[in-house]
Formats: sequence, C-alpha cells, structure tokens
Amino acid sequence: RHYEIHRREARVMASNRLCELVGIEYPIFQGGMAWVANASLASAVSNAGGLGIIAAMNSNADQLRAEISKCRALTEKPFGVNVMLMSPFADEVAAVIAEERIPVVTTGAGNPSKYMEGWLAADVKVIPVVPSVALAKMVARRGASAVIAEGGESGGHVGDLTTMALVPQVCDAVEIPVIAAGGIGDGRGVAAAFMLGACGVQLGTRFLVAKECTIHQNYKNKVLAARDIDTITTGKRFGHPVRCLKNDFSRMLAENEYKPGITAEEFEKLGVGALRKAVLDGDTAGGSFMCGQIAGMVDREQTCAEIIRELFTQAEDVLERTKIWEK
Ligand code: TUI
Repeated sequence: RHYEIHRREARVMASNRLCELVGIEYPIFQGGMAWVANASLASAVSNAGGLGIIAAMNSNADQLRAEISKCRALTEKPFGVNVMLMSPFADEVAAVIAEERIPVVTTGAGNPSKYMEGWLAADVKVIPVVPSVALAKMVARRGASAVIAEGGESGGHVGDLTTMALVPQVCDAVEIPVIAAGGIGDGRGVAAAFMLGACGVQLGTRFLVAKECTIHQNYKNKVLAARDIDTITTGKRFGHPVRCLKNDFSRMLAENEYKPGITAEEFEKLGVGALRKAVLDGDTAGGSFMCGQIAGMVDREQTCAEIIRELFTQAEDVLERTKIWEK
C-alpha cells in the first residue's frame, strides 16, 4: 500500500505530500549545515524550487534575525531555519523562529519537544531529524508535520542506523511524511529514498559544492577530491559521533578518543572551533571538514538549480526505466 502511494507521488511532483505541506516544487530540503547554510545557500535552494534552510547553529538571536532578513531579500519563496539543539543559543533562536513566523523549522542533535508548543502556536511547522523510530513516534504525537529520517551515512553529527534500515521503519511507524537523509548524492539515491517509503529527501554534502555555497574553496576542493572511504566518524565513545573528512585534525581526534584516562570534556575541547576553521579559513590540516559518505560521487561545482534539476531528472529516469528483475 505504501509502495503504491509513494510511487504515484514520485512521478507527480504537483501532488507530492511534502511539496504541498511546505509549498515547494521539488520535494527536497537542503540540510541545515552549521556555519555553511547561510542566506546565500538557503535562498538559492528555495529559488530553485526546494526548501533552503538557514542553520542557526553558530548564531545568537540577533545574528539569526540578520540572516533571516538577508534571505528574505534574496527570495520570495519559503525557507526554513534549523536549530541544532545542543547549541548554547537554542533557547533564544527558538524564540526568534516563532517571532519571525518562519514557515518551517527543522531540528537536529536532540529532542525538540520543549520548543514544539511555542512553535506550533506561532504556526511554525516542525520537522525534526529523528535517528530512531521512538523519537519519530514521540514528535509525531506532539504535532510534528513531518520527520527527517537521517542515517549515519550523513556528515556531521550522526545517528547509529543507516538510511536503508531507518527510513522504512520510520515510514511504518508514523503517518506524517518522512524525508530521507544521509547517503543521498544523486538521482539514484533520490529514487531509492522513494522506494523506501520517503516522500522527500534532504541533502547536505551535494550542496557543499554549490556555486551559491560560500564556504572556503579549500573545503569544496576537499569534497570534490574525496573518495568513498575518505570520511571517518569520531566521538562515538562520548556520545556525539561526528563524521568528517580524514585529515590531520580528524586523525588527531581518532587517536585521542580511546586514550586511557581522557575525559569527555578534554575530548570535546580538542574539537572546539574546528568546523569554523574549515568553513571560514579553509584550514586543511586543523579544520573539521564535515561531510557525508557520498562525497566520493560529488565531482563538480554546479548551481543549486542545476543540482536539483539533475537529481529529479535522474530520479524520474531511474524510476521509469529500472526493472529490478533484469539486473
Ligand atoms: O545534527 C545533525 N548534524 C550535525 S549538527 C552539527 S553542529 C556541530 N557538531 C559537532 C561539532 C561542531 C558543530 C553538525 N552536524 N544531524 C541531525 C541529527 N540529529 N543527527 C542525529 C540526530 C539526533 C540524535 C539524537 C537527533 C535526535 C536525537 O535524540 C536524542 C534524544 O535525546 O532523544
């Protein structure tokens, strides 16, 4: 039953549940990447028919307000804001999102329950990242409009399950739309996400090399050069696994993680400021180049419009032509 419904939706974007829910043309969100997802990237994705998302991670209330107003000047289309729930500014940016009546908020790295009533009262649609069926069910019960089922193939802070295992289980557990994330890099991944029961996708890594993405060129070059095996996760021992590209910084983290006697605080301190160094300074040795496992198939810079068009043209093609029994 799920399969029939989603197959029809994949072929007819105009009647896609996610497109209708948030008022977009293509059922694609751009991941709320800390330090990366600013007004330039978010407005470009929204202008291209997806949902652009500003990351509030590194902002306080005033900085977020400024980024929102920049984005509003660059697009008339809807865009969202992502709250990284471990951010020291989570309370204040949560309030700004309600005050500014942002149409969609996505959340990551925690349980967003304590903010949900406030957002829903302000007509903000809440779409949390969920790493498990349990959290998907909880946020659905509390009024989430959709969930993002993100597998551990993604970059940055990762959950345990893979996209392949997580997405269908979340789809079976909730009635609201499910957006698949983690490990999706091209149209085959988009098609596969629909096959698993998702009605939309979220991509981060592919947008890192978008022309409108303002990160340091060294970051883009590292993603463009990366092979399949060039990412590593560190921090699992202390409960915050993070995936990034292998370099001096991530190898240093990996060495320290299992050093006898190292405390969580000491380990966390080693990583402070490293993402900023990668994104703003292009510090290839000392930066944390967060990035997903699909980096190996990202091999050229394109505009957001080119990326989105290519993803869905290829996905439609794959869904039309593939006969799995003839493989
Ligand atoms: O949040 C992410 N990815 C991120 S956040 C981030 S910011 C940062 N991180 C480390 C160092 C410097 C900056 C980078 N990447 N993805 C969404 C995501 N959410 N992945 C996993 C989760 C998650 C995990 C547990 C969501 C909910 C959750 O709930 C636990 C609970 O309390 O129920």
